Amino acid sequence: MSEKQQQQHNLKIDDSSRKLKKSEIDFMRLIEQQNLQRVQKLQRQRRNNKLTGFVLGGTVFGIYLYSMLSGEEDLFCFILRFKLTFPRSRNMSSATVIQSIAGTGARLPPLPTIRDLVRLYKLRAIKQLSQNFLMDERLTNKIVKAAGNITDHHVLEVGPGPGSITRSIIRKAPRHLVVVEKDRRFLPTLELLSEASAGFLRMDIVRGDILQFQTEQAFPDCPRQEWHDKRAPVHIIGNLPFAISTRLLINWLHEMSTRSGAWSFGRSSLTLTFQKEVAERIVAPILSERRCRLSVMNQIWSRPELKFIIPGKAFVPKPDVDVGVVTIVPLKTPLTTVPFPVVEKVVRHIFSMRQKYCRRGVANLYPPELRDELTELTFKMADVDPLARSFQLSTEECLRIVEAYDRLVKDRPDIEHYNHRAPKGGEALVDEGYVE
Ligand SMILES: *[C@@H]1O[C@H](CO)[C@@H](O)[C@H](O)[C@H]1NC(C)=O
Ligand SMILES: CC(=O)N[C@H]1CO[C@H](CO)[C@@H](O)[C@@H]1O
Repeated sequence: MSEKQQQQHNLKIDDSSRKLKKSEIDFMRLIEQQNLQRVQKLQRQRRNNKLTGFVLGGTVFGIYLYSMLSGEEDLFCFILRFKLTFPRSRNMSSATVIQSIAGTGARLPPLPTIRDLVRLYKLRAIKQLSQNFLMDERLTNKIVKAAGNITDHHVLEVGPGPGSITRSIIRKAPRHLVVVEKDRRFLPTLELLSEASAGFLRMDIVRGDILQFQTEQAFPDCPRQEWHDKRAPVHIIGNLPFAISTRLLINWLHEMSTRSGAWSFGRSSLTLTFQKEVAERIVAPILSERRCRLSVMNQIWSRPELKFIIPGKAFVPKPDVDVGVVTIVPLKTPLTTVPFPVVEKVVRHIFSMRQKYCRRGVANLYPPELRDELTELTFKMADVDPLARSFQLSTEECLRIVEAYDRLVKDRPDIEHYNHRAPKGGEALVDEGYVE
C-alpha cells in the first residue's frame, strides 16, 4: 500500500505484525477480493449517480434555452417543477445522507457473512479469539442508541471486529470515529467502511492494543470542556473481549478520577458490554448479592446503568453467558478526592472476605504489630460498624474507611507501603472482586 493510500484510509498500522499462516493469508485475500468487488460496485454506483445528475442537468438547461429562445415558458416551468420534486442527490447535510444509507442499506458495504466469519474462526482455535461478535443489526443499533446522542460527536470504538457496531455508529454520523482493532484480519472490512463513509465523517483505523492506546491524542479537533459543564461529546463504545473488560474498565475509572485520557475532554461516557454477571456487579447497590469492589469503585466516580441484556445466542461464536450493556457517565462531583490507587487498595481489602466481618479485610492493611490498634482506630474514625459484612456497607461508608486510612498513613510510608501478601506467611486474600 502506498503512503498516499494509507493516508487516504487514515490507517495506522504498527510494525509488530506477527507472521500469518498461509491459510490465513489466503483467506484474507479472499475477503479482500470480495471487499474490493464491493467497493468497485459502490464506486460504479457513485459514478452513475453523477452521470445521471449531469445528464439531467444538461437536459434541463437545454430545455431552458429552448424555452427562452422559443418563448414557451410554460414548458420550462413544468420541467422545473419536475426537477424540484426529483430527489436531490447533492447538497444534503451529512446526516440526511447517512439516513438514506440506513434507509436503503445500499451505501454501506454489507457485513461479512457469518459463514465468512466462521471460516475466519476456523483458522485458529476459537479459544484464542476471546471476542464474540454481534451480527444482528437491531441489537448493534440498540447499543449505539444506549450511548445517547453521538451525532457530530467523537467516538472511540474498541474491538470493532468485522464492524457490525461500527456500521450502527456510522449511521449516526459522528464527526470523528476512531476504531482500535488488534486483529489485522479485520482490517480489510474496516477499511471498506472507512472508504464508504469517507464523504461524511472522519474514520481512523488504528491497529493495536487498546491497553496501550492514548485516547487523549485520538481527537485533536475535539474541544475540551469544563468538568461541570454538560457531558463531553466523546464516547467510548465497545463490545469488549471478556478477558480484558474489567481490567480496561478499572484503567478507565483511574483515568476518569484524574481527568486524563478520554476524560481530558470533560465528562466522556462509556457504553460497554460485559458478561451479564459482571454487568450486574458494576451496578449492584448496597445489600445486593452482587455487591463487590467493582460496584463500589464504579459508583464512587460514575453513575453506571445496566441498559439491557443480550442473550448469548445473539453472538458469534456463542458465549456460555448472556451479555449486559452498561453505560457509565462520570459524576459531576466524585464522592471522594482521595487518589485512585489508595481507594482501590482499601476497597479491595474491605471486600477481600465477603462472608467475614469487614474488619478482617481492613486489618490486613496494617503490619501485624500495629494491626489491632490501627484497625480499631480506623473504624472509630470512619464511624462504621467493624462487624458489618462488606456487602452491607454503603459506598459512603466504604469511603469513610478509605479516608480514615488515608489520614492514618499520611507521613507513615512504612505503613502506607505495607503489603501483607509480600512477606512470608500471612493469610491469603480471597480475591473475588474482579474475577473474570
Ligand atoms: C447531538 O449533538 C449535536 C452536537 O453537539 C447537536 O448539534 C445535536 O443537536 C444533538 N442532537 C440531539 C438530538 O440532541
Ligand atoms: C443546505 C445546504 O447545505 N446548502 C448549501 C448548498 O450548497 C451551497 C453551495 O455549495 C451552499 O452555499 C449551501 O449552504
